[in-house]
Amino acid sequence: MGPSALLRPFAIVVLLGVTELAPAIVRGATHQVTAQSSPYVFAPSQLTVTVGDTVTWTMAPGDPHTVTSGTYNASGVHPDGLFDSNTLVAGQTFSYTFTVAGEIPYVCEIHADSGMVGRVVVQAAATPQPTPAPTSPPTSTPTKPPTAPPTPVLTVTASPSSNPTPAATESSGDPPSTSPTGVPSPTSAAVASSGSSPEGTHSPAGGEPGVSAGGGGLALAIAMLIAVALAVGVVVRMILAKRRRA
Ligand SMILES: [Cu+2]
Repeated sequence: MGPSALLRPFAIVVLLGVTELAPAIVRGATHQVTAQSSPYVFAPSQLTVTVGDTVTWTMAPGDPHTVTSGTYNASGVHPDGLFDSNTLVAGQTFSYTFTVAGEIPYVCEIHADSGMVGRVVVQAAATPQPTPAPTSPPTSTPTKPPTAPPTPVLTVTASPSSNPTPAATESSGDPPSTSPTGVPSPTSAAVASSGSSPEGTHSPAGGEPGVSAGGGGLALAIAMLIAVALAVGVVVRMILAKRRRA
C-alpha cells in the first residue's frame, strides 16, 4: 500500500500531461483505410479529414493494389501527381499527410475499372480558439439636455411714475376715497400707482406678487396699491386740512 500511495501523485501528473497533449494529437489525426480485394474497394471509400491529418492505407489480404491520386473515366486512369504508392501487396501500408484543403480523388490503378476508387475530403483546420470579435463599445445615445420650460415672463408694466408730483396733487384734489370698493380697472390701478408716493413703490405690495404669481397675485397687488393710494390720499387731505386751518 505504501508504494502505491507514493506513486499516486505521479500518476495524476502523468494523466494531466496526457490530457494537455491530447488536442495536439487530435490535430494531426491518422485515418485508416483498407484496400480490399473481394470486392475491389477502398473501405471507407469516402473520408473526411482536416488539414494536417494523415491517411494510412493498409493492403488487406488478396490482390496487390495501388493508392494513386487522380481520376478514372472511360478513357482510363488519370493520375494528378499528388501521391502514388506504386504497387503494394497484402500487409503493406501507404501513408499520406494532407496539407491543403480540397477534395482529392484517388484510385487503384490496377482495379479502377472495377470501381476501386476513393475520395478524401480535406477540410481547413478549425481555428483552435475562435477569438471573440471585438465588440464595439456601446455608443451612448446622446441624451438631449432637458430644455427648460419657457418661464412666463410677466412684464409688469411700470406704472407711469414719470410725473409723480402732479399725480399726487391730482389725487389729493380729487376725492378717490369716495369709491373704496370700486372695480379695480387698469386705469384706476394706474392712477392709484401713480398717485402713490415713492414710498409706496418700494413697498412689498408693489413688486413681489406681480412678478411671482399670475393673475391672482396681480389682482392682489392692484388691490393693495389702491389701498395704499387711498391711505396716502387720506394723509395728504389731512395735511392740507391742517394747512388750511393754519
Ligand atoms: Cu486494387
